[in-house]
Amino acid sequence: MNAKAIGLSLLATLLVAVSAQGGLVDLTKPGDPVVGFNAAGTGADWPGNESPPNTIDNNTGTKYLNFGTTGSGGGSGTGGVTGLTVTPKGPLGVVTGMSFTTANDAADRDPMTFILEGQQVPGGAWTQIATGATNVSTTRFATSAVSFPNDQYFVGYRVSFPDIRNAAAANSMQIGEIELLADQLSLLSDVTRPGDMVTGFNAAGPGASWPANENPANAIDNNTGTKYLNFGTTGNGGGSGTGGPTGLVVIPSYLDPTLVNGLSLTSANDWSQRDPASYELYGSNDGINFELIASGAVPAFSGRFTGQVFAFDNDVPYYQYALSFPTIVDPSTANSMQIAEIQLLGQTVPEPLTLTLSALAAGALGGYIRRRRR
Ligand SMILES: [Ca+2]
Ligand SMILES: [Ca+2]
Ligand SMILES: [Ca+2]
Ligand SMILES: [Ca+2]
Repeated sequence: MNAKAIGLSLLATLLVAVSAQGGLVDLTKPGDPVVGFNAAGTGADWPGNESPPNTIDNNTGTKYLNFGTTGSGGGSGTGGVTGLTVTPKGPLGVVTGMSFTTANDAADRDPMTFILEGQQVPGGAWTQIATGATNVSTTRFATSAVSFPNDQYFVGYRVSFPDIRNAAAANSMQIGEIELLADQLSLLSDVTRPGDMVTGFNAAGPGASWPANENPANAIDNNTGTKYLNFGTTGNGGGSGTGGPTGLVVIPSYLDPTLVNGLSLTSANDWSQRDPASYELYGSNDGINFELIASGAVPAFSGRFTGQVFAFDNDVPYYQYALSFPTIVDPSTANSMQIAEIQLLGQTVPEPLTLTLSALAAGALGGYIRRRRR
């Protein structure tokens, strides 16, 4: 890491510290996809009107009840862990707290401990974020809060309840509301905007290997009805493959560099065979040297005009980005790569090179950042 990179990294760390004063927001919203589970898997072990989405409907009068593996008749415990997964549709944020609101009856059913895990890729591996006591009281419709250290962005969350207050007397776990609390200033938004400078490329380099009306700028025009299509190096006649990576370079039109921790991809209108099957995201501050920020597989899209979001760890801001798609879904039948929309999810970061280390030492940076944020 060179001196500049160290400075940028230090700034990112300081920004996180400053942002800890922003106030907490619930990342879940009614309508976010929720899946319940117990120790036996993801079966429907709950009454029809006490289903898992009741935990995020912003209504303490509705609850999620899960009988666990012992069924509704036994009246003794849940027979193991119960819980839910939730995939927030809203902005990515860094979750550093949760709240739990008790449901209407039977305090014996209250979850007493929790495990929170996150995944950075849709359908990907789970990483433990926090575990501990829920701090719930025996008071009904009461909200308790917990906080924990975390600095990572995730696209999906799993909340597990290993035990309940009185397993000998209760036949189920129940909870009225759950919140995933993130610092407001950690929320990410798309740093690309229509009109930003965009260049397409393929394995042969920069070049116009696309139909004029399906050019690279269509990937950032905020319109899922328009797409960027790239024939790769095989041209548009062959109908077999793209002949290597395709992609685009985009320069967000901010004066300051941006810190990107997420990527959103939206599939285009036709031919799922043309969808990207993998991605590599690079950052650059001079347009010549590009450093890999994140890479991975792109799972199959669930349909046309549908989005997928990826989160990754990154603490280095950049002025421009190259997004490459090394592979597509089926190069044996597709003649091109196509994508309707891309979003680079991040934040602008005040340019650190105008600051001196003595200013950092004097604590002036905090004031500088606060002035810039007004
Ligand atoms: Ca809520
Ligand atoms: Ca509820
Ligand atoms: Ca956009
Ligand atoms: Ca578009």
